[in-house]
Amino acid sequence: MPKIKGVMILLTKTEREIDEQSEKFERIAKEYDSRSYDLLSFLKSAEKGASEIDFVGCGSSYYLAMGLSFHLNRLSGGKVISKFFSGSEVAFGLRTLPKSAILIGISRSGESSETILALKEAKKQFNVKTGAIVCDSKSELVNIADASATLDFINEESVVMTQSFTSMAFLGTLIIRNIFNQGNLKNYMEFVTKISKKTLEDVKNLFEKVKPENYDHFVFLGYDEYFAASMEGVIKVSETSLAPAEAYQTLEYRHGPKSKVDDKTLSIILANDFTKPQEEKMAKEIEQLGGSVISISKTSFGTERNLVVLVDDFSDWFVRVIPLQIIGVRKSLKKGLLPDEPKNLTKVVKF
Ligand code: F1P
Repeated sequence: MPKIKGVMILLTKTEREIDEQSEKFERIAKEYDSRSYDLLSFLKSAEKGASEIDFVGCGSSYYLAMGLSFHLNRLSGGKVISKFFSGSEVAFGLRTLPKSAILIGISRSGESSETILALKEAKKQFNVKTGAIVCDSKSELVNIADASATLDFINEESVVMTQSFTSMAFLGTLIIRNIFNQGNLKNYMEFVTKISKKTLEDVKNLFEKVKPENYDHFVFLGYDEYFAASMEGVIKVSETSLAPAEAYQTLEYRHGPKSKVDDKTLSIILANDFTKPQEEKMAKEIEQLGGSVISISKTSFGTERNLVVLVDDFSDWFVRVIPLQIIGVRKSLKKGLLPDEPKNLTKVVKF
């Protein structure tokens, strides 16, 4: 974060919690076996008879549920499908679930009323099995779920979810990759810890040049898990800086929303292997309209502003949220706001 005459300015809670993410990932990797055991063994035994493994959450935890659901569909090879829901969709009867479904609640607090009611209603109406991934092992969601995975050492003081989002996403992604035997789990753990450290460093260097806080309109573009990451970016920028932020599938941006591009627009494109050439064309269209683009991709992109990561296979999806978190905080501080206590927001929404 910015220094004044060599003296590190006092960090906000949100900045500190963003900076701590790679060390939290190291601890998750170290304690994975014990922390995943209950939920993993429950899912391994239940998965054989399950037609679908679905995820449900609210706010940031809804976009976390979205990302995990996309990743499970990608790795299960069609053996099991996955859907994602906001708490209210299931809590108030908008959705039905087959009896053979497993519904996993995602929640930092484990106390969001809509998510709790969603699991209760799903059990009552459809007799489904339930799981939970939470940061508080003593929460109501853990009490009602059949099995849980908890991260009690994640204790955010900021209302804004940053390390709780990426830590629960990392744990959930590990469990999914574990169930579907996707690659060497140990290598993946080391890889995530390494790229998150690199991303935190590279982003700070790039942002000292690009100064995202000088823009007034933020557009995050990507597909599937990277779309979920983009939507989380919208929430982060919106709640911390109150600045306009939007997210779309990358090429959807040219079908209308790009009409708002001007020289105060900063777009971040979270590219993937399938669509990268087309996403590079989209970047050029935005630049021709006066907007600025930063791309996050495995190999350098058509724009000179490029955060190079090591994969485009979506397995780094939650790590790509980190640059978007930092944009929100930098813009918030530039506007003289306090990112730790977003306007109108509370840490837990209960009714
Ligand atoms: C869900 C949530 C947060 C949001 C705010 C209000 O909380 O919507 O995503 O940042 O804190 O609550 P949880 O269910 O993940 O605890």
